[in-house]
Amino acid sequence: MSSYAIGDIQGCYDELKSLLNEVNFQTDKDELWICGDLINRGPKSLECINFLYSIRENCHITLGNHDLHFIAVAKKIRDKSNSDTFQDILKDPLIEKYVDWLLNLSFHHIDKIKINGEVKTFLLTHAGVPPHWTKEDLINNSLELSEILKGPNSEKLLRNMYGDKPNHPSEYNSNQERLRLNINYFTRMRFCKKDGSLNLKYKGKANDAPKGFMPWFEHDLKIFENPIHILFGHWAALEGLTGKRNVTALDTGCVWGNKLSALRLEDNRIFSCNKIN
Ligand SMILES: [Mn+2]
Repeated sequence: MSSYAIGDIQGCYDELKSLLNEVNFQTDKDELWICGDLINRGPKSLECINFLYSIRENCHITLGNHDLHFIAVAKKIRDKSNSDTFQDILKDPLIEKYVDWLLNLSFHHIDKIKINGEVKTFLLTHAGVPPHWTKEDLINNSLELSEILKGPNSEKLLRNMYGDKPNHPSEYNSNQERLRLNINYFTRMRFCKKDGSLNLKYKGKANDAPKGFMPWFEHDLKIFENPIHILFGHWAALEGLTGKRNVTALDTGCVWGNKLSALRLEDNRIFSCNKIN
């Protein structure tokens, strides 16, 4: 059995199929850890979601900002923007099935994998882990968001998730603002301060940090109190590089013309497929 962690797919269906073909992915024994942003911006969102749904038993998937935005559009909470490319799913007769499935995905996945007799813990989220969160904070905040997303206040959460503020835990004035900040940590974070203050405007390279900010993974992360390997996507400009042995950037910008990548967790080997179309 092998476990493959895969970066932002964003409708790059041909590349996903090619990558799975290259690693000889077997549904009877292999599993995929997929960091989210399954759809949008790329050419084949419907094919992607249909295929991933069909192999859902093999997948651990965390929600990305594009997945949440799609849910909000599908539920008519938010208008589709000109750059959204998921109109094929919006018109599909199975849309309700896909939306229900997405609503039940998690904001994190954590598990232990036995490698050469040693047990190693891996954690997957879409954007990363803010410096001030312990493992318990992360799990509690993730489970809280999932419960709401699946429950009667789902639409309220989706309606209120948009926005860059508050950008610090000390600045929220309501529960909805606290939840928005946590969604931004899980799905949109790149640069922040050690205390968790976010700067969501900059999307550039790690060494291009706005004054006073650093990439989240360059801080002393509280979650590293115990050994853990963090897997995340969302940040194509990193081109897969963090400079950290135990923090892996999975988004290698396939939708922007670069490549789709998979990390085999058992031996740290990276597989890639260049953009096809
Ligand atoms: Mn993203």
